[in-house]
Amino acid sequence: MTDSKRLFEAATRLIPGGVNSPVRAFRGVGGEPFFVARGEGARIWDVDGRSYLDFLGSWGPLILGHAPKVVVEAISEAARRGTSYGAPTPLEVEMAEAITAAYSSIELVRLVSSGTEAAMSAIRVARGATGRPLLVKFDGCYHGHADSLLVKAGSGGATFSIPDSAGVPAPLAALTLTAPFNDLDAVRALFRARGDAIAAVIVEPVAGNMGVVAPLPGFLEGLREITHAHGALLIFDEVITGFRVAYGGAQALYGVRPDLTCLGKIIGGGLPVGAYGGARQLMAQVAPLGSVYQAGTLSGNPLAVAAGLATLRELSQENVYATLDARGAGLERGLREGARKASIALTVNRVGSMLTAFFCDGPVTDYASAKRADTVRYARYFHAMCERGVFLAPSQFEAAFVSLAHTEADVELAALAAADALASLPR
Ligand code: KE4
Repeated sequence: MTDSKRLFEAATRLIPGGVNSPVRAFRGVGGEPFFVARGEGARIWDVDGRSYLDFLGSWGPLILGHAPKVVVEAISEAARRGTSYGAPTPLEVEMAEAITAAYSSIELVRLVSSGTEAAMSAIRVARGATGRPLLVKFDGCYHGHADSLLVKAGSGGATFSIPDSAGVPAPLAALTLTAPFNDLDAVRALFRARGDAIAAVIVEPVAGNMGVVAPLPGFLEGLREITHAHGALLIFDEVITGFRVAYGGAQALYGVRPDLTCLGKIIGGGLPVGAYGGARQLMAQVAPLGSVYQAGTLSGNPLAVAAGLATLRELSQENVYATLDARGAGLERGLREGARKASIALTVNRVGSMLTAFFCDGPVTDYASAKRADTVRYARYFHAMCERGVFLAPSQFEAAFVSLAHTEADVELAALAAADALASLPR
């Protein structure tokens, strides 16, 4: 019995599904998860000594790779002074300066401890600011596990949603409307029907949670126009894309200015940090300034903020995003070439250093087209890549991430492994 198997058996006796977040249980690809012993640079090692080139990167935060020296030193140095105070610290001011300097749409920003908290708080600000109850989200987009966000499209043409999780009361789910990603006509229809009650539209400006799906030309601009026209707010959930697709996030890349922005993942450098922010007059509603309440024992935690700041300092260097894009392009080329040689239908969607290989013919522009992907074939590919020492997301509907720790040789090695894995798949 491997150590991973022994640990998984122990874990399943004590933790739901043996994991502290569902997707880690490999339910999307079958088999049992390996347990990680350590990570360094572009690699992780499991408890049985096997090493993997890691393209999951902890679901996005590890844009510098594992245990980067600057981050480990920043955490250690902060920890020697103490781990938490429940009182303001200088580093929180520095993080607020870094975020507001990088995102001109953010004049006031509040740190929290997860992307879920960031999204749920931004939604509360939007509802507080507009006095309206309804929210619009997109099928296939994920914004954390707050009740209002665990919904799916209602039956037929209904404009209301139904719960997508037990424990979410139907009346609460009905306050969230859904539309297909990249479908402005569907959004216009929702606003024609319920526009005067819609507080906000929340969107991943580049979707990562249905697999990577980029906004079609004009989609984000259209959301900006529609929300302006109806007095609703536009929330960009940049928990993945923030500091990933550009230092200024997707709003810099596509030149569309949201009213509120959610951040997370990278700004914690692998430790728990989320953030939400926007224009001063909007965020001035947040307690203790205003009447929208939000709080957190460990918000702005000094170790997490130190890790995040060390990460952002590296990302602010010259040519970082050109390097990330080149590495992403190299992996994309390798995947396309491997699929061509193996005569396998593969659609690769990529924005910079985040990408997904969908096992279907293209194009994949929304959740309905993403769901055409052959998840059985993806599962076989996932395990074939693990056997070849490459760790990907254990779900077809997630992203692979390339970090600054991945060298050209690492990308070449992954591309060769992919070509071999694709060729090994049953026809
Ligand atoms: P967290 O609460 O997991 O820190 O963030 C929620 C969240 C919000 N917004 C976006 C765009 C996100 O992608 C996420 C979380 N992403 C998932 C996977 N794509 C985290 C992995 C997990 O759930 O274990």
